[in-house]
Amino acid sequence: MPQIVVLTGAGISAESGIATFRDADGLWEGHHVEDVATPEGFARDRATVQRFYDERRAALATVEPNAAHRALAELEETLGDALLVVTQNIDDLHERAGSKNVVHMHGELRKALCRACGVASPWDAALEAEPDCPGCGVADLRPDVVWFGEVPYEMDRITDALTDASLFVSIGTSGAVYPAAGFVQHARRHGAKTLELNLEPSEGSVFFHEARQGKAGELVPRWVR
Ligand code: BV8
Repeated sequence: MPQIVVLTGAGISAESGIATFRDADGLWEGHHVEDVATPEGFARDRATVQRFYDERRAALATVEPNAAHRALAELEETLGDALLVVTQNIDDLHERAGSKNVVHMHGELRKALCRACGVASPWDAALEAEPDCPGCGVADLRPDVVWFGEVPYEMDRITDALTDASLFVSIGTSGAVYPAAGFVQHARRHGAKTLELNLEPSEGSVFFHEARQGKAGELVPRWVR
């Protein structure tokens, strides 16, 4: 069971050039959250939602992991399974930096979910060309992303890891979205030391034993080494 659980949010990818949720004042690329990150929004206007995610997927291909992602991958080389990264982000920058023990609790931009059979598939050129589910052949794919009102992925695994962790570190998240925002309290209640690394104090800073402000690209390598 991992001894260190690291939670990451949009702030860890900011220096790679990916817009955070807060910086856009709650607007993602000109869209209201409820229009593009809810099942109701998808039911109302599927094309707009698909375009919103297509644009973010295209942007992802033009950016690289930064020093913070790389520092966490280096830490995993040393600690192995003793480190678990739980990310709220749907980008693949942790994996591209070399991290393997990563849980995408809000899903992944580069995956499609079939609404007919529930199978998730890589969102690649083949799927772009032929948008039928590789599993059941039905053409009813959606982004494999957890929207507001939907249940995050792997909550049991995450909760168990938080219960057993001796250290919980939160990096680049505003602490505005649950259940991720409540992880620090769960970890602390079960005896973990808690550390926040963020550009500014988050909504949950008060729950951490220690909070350091700064850019993830500077704070995380310093913390890891
Ligand atoms: C659920 C995928 C039930 C989509 C996302 C009232 C009270 C409590 C909860 C609720 C409530 N009403 C509704 C809810 C539930 C709701 C919720 O929390 N709403 C909020 C708005 C109140 N949550 C849900 O619906 C969740 N599901 O609750 O199901 C359940 C729960 C448990 C168990 C079983 C059932 C599902 C929420 C998932 C939504 N999907 N993403 C997509 O990406 O398109 S959320 C999305 O927004 C992100 O994934 C992330 O979670 C969130 C944005 O947060 P951050 O990552 O923190 O980003 P943000 O921009 O806010 O902050 C960036 C931070 O970085 C800032 O602090 C900034 O200062 C810092 N920063 C910037 N640059 C840097 C930096 N730090 C360091 N270095 C830098 N360079």
